[in-house]
Amino acid sequence: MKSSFRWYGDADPVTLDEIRQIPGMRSVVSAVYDVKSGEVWPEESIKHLADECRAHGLIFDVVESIPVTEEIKLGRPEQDRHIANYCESIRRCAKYGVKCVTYNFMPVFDWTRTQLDKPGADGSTSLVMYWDQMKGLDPLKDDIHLPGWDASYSQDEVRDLIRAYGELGEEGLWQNIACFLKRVIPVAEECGVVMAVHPDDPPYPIFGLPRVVTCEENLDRYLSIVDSPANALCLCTGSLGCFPKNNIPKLVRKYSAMHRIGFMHLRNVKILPDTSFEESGHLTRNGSLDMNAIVKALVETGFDGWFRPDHGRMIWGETGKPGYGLFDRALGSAYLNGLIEANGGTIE
Ligand SMILES: [Mn+2]
Repeated sequence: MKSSFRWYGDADPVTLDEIRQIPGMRSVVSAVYDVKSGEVWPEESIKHLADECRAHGLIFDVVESIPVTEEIKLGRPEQDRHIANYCESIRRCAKYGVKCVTYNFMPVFDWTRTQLDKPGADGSTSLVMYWDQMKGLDPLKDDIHLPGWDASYSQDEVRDLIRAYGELGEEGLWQNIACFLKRVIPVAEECGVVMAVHPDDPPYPIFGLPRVVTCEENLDRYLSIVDSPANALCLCTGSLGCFPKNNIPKLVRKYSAMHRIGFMHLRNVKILPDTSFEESGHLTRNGSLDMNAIVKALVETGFDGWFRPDHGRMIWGETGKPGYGLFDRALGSAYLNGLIEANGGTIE
């Protein structure tokens, strides 16, 4: 399988020089960040990313993410134009060597956490989601500023979106997913790109917003809408894993055997008794997931796609983007390498 690392481009405090020194590192996972979502990615920006990675001995072949706009998810009038632009961005990425495009279908917000710097017993800090800190919040009444939420929306815009999704409901969202996949997947097939959908994080409704990329039944439904190897999963163990009913090693084994995993996000998560959760260190013992069973499932099913250590804690005094420091993710990468090698797998 192919080792990769997420990089936020020239503005990232983590440098490509540092990333290339992580043992076994091959690919850079990145995106064009200076374009309004819904618009086509400029070729020069994609080429710049590819050139820079190559100059540092790395390959830019995984995109995370091309954002799916609220217009697409809600089926609003701009849906058609935004999907056409999305397809064109895929074509342009493919032209510069991209083989896998990650995206998600989460309404309004991406991941939800209540604190990004919760100190652990060992002095490291990590991202957490505590129900205690969510209790009583009503986004239709209160002004809410949860960390990581898109600050470009005003509170009124957030309320409008939440109401619109309430009216759309889960089945409406499924219809808009189908509309997206039926146009995007044939383009991806044509250009040799695998589309990898990231599960909802956490995989259950928040504030009544419909969330459907959440569990085995729904993943099956998602993949069957367009039954093509180009319609695949970015199986994020930490996201799916914070819902205790999701048996992660089992899901990994099943979808990898079906050749429907394009990209693996490998991290542990600690589920607390009230289903709150904390992002823990990668080691099995630190969280609720059996990381070795997950890697074993990948090796035994011959997974040859990309994997990356997902969010790390902040350790050794590092500052930067919460979850995306160098040190703990590099430790995660080295740990995963060890598990892969010990299970008889190969790191390309
Ligand atoms: Mn993830």
